[in-house]
Amino acid sequence: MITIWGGASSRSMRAHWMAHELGLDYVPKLIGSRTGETQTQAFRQLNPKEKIPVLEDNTLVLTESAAIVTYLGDTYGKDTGLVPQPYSQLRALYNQWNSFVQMELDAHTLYVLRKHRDLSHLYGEAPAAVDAAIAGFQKQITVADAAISNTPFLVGDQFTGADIMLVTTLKWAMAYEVSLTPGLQAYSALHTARPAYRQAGRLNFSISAGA
Ligand SMILES: N[C@@H](CCC(=O)N[C@@H](CS)C(=O)NCC(=O)O)C(=O)O
Repeated sequence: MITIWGGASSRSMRAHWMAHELGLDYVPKLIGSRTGETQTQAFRQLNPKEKIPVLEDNTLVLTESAAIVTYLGDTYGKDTGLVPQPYSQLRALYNQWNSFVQMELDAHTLYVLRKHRDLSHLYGEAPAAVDAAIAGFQKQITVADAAISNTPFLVGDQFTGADIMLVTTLKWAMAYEVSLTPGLQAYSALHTARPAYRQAGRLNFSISAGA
């Protein structure tokens, strides 16, 4: 049995989106961040980091959105190409883009806005850090913009989990009113029209995060 914990966030959306791309039958446990639901004793036993998303697949407990997306594709979509085959050059490029999105567009940049703008009552005001994070995002995103200028895929010639990582992050940037080029907006619109995105989004965003 597969369970995916988490909702309302871009990171949890990544896990639900891949599960829907694969047509998996799974149990969604829609708990939100900042609601106290990640701090219950039961949830902390599952993830002592107190964070979503979390995947349970029988005895496996897996955290980190990119790891979950990749595990699901590897395990349940071997022939779909949604995650390139291990030990291939495409897989190396897939890994590169996933690391890039997580570090350069998420942790170092948008998450700084989340902490020091949305949640400044908890993490403190840091206007200089917020400005630097927006500038850093704008600089790094030019690389992704160039990568999708010829084909609307980050890796090879088809949609993969790396596109799930990037599109969910672009949607997050849009929600924060960070400007994006027409190319990135068109790329995002193309992939958010996928039925799996729509289905996963209805689920993931049926709850709200706390403040
Ligand atoms: N690197 C992790 C980040 C996970 C993360 O920070 N999740 C946030 C929500 S987006 C969370 O669970 N926060 C818990 C809380 O603040 O209560 C991933 O990509 O999965």
